[in-house]
Amino acid sequence: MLIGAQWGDEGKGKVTDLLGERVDYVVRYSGGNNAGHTVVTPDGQKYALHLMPSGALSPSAMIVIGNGVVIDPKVLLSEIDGLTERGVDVSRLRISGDAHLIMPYHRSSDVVVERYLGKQKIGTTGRGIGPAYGDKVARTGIRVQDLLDPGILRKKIELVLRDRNQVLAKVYNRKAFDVSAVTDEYLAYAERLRPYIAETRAMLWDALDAGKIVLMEGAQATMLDMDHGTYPFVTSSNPTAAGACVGAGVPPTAINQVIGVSKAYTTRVGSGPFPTELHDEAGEHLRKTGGEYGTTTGRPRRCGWFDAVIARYAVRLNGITDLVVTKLDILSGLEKVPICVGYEIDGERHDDMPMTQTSFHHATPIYEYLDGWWEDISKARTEAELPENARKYIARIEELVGTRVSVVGVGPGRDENVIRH
Ligand code: 2SA
Ligand code: GDP
Ligand code: MG
Repeated sequence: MLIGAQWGDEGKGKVTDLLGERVDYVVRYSGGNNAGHTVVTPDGQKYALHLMPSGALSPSAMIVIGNGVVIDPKVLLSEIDGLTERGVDVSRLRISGDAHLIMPYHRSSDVVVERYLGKQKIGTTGRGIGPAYGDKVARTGIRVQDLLDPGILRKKIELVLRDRNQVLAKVYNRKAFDVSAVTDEYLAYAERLRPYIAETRAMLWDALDAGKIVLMEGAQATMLDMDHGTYPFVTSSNPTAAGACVGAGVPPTAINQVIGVSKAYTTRVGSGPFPTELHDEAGEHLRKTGGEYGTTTGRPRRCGWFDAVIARYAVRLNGITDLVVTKLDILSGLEKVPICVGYEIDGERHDDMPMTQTSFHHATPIYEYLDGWWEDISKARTEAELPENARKYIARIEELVGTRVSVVGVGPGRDENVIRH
């Protein structure tokens, strides 16, 4: 299993792609097309994947979208078409019939509610994620399997629009959605999606029974988890390790490795607390050098130093067995490299995440300053090829977070890594 250890965009797409050659199945289990996973293949081609598992670029892997994902069929079909045009065979895709669909009224609600919240907004991607999961929990969601039964599909859309249209019109002054138009639009998607719809749970059980290697690919990240993240500034799913079992229907006993991915610094998009955020030229430097702009929305990402408190939290919460630290190359050329080792909150030192959100909002980082390095490290492939201070930086992270750093990313390409273990 592979998960994000920070607030997303740690480079999960690249790491999934790296592992893709060694695995038989790559499975998405949470989130939707809010995700933006970048993969740069060895021939230098860049792909931005949203709903499609990043294993799509490894021709031998089956790719699965599990029941825990929310699917915008229009986006999925355009990704299928885009990849097919670029010569990628997507006939290996299977979609769970139990996955929920993002409907046009979800996208609309997401955008208008954010506008209504004003300064209190979450900073969502506007893709309809929260409202789609909201309907799932309220038991008014539309599932992929409903596409296969036009009568049921129409009935369910009719039911949900009965009150949704009222809210959109009366509270938010938006025009009502037409039941027939929405049903017809989705029935057209149904025709194209039909070949991919499958009982993915049993498929994965069979694969596991046969000794196949299944990689659960996390989207978003630990600190965006609905239960364990910085609520309400989170996404509406469980991207953490435990979410994989629910979101794909695999038993916890089947999980034997949890790979956490973390940047060598920290970024966040959207609102919410972020103790090590930089508001000065150092933050601007990280954003520019690291190309820190949203893969889905293009929004500038907030940037800050590595935070060992949240990394340790992620390690313990997810049971991370191996940490991949990406983008170490971006830290070359700094006199000193700060690492946040704890927080000061209202005059008290905290080595771990505080209990309340208010305290987390008040957290001031306590930094340790490590010596920097100047060399371009993008050609390094072994630990010995890294400058001594870069090695010390990684060793200190390892010590602070309490798990081994197995891979260090030194560039966006599939092979641009230092393999340590
Ligand atoms: P949503 O749309 O309801 O899931 O938004 C809720 C919060 O979750 C954050 N979120 C993300 N954070 C980082 N990366 C994400 N994917 C894209 C990327 C983001 C983009 O890869 O760059 O392009 O802007 C992602 N998706 C959701 C979001 O910022 C809210 O804080
Ligand atoms: P994800 O959402 O976790 O898959 O991450 P994104 O794709 O949204 O953002 C990570 C960005 O960092 C992408 O542009 C990657 O190509 C890039 N990237 C990943 N690993 C490295 C690395 O080690 N070094 C550099 N310079 N870029 C990297
Ligand atoms: Mg991303």
